[in-house]
Amino acid sequence: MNHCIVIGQPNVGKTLLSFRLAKLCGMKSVFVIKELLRDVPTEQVIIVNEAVQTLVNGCEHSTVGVQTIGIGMSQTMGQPVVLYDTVGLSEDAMMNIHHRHGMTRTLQLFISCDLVFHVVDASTLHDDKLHSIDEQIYSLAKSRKVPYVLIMNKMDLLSTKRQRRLEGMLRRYKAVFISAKYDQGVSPLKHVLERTNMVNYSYAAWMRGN
Ligand SMILES: Nc1nc2c(ncn2[C@@H]2O[C@H](COP(=O)(O)OP(=O)(O)OP(=O)(O)O)[C@@H](O)[C@H]2O)c(=O)[nH]1
Ligand SMILES: [Mg+2]
Repeated sequence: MNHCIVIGQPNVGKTLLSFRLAKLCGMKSVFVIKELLRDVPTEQVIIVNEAVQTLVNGCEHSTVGVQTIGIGMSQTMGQPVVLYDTVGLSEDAMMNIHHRHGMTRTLQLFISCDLVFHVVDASTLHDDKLHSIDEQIYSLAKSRKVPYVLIMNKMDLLSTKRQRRLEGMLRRYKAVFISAKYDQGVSPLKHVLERTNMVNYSYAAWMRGN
């Protein structure tokens, strides 16, 4: 089983990207486990197209507990994948206990996952540099030496000139630009998921002596 975390600040498009990836992996419906403080986790089958449409339409959908999305095994995957759609990391002191618990859980998963998809809202970058929360996510992923992709989402909101400028500024991060809303640039991320999965699968088989 391969564990991929989708992490970032609130409202950057983590949930929409998670369902876009599930769809690209051929899933029509997914098994989702939702965690909320002190509650027994709830299990739900979600129709992927419906979830995508709801999120594209911009309906209010703040993720307050980690959602574990199961992606079944396919020919290209080699082994099942678990996507963690996480709670937006924020320094907002006013957030409620559910959100704080969700952030703690997100950090627990971050230090044990096999692959990090770090999502940033490209349309809200100030001073042409990453927010300190994003710098911290980047540094922690690098120190863990875990496969990592910096994803600049909402590129549909950028002018071509602005995107070129950001691409230059973020060169050292090897950032990829996508629009989860318009399904642009997402399929290379599916290939990263597949590749990481295959590498880990082969390594596990080698460890078992197969
Ligand atoms: N323009 C544009 N809007 C997007 C894009 N991706 C997501 N959104 C919008 O951004 C909002 C938040 O999307 P979510 O997927 O819920 O974001 P999130 O990071 O999961 O948010 P939290 O769970 O609150 O942390 C929704 O209104 C989406 O429609 C994009 O590529 N372009
Ligand atoms: Mg969300």
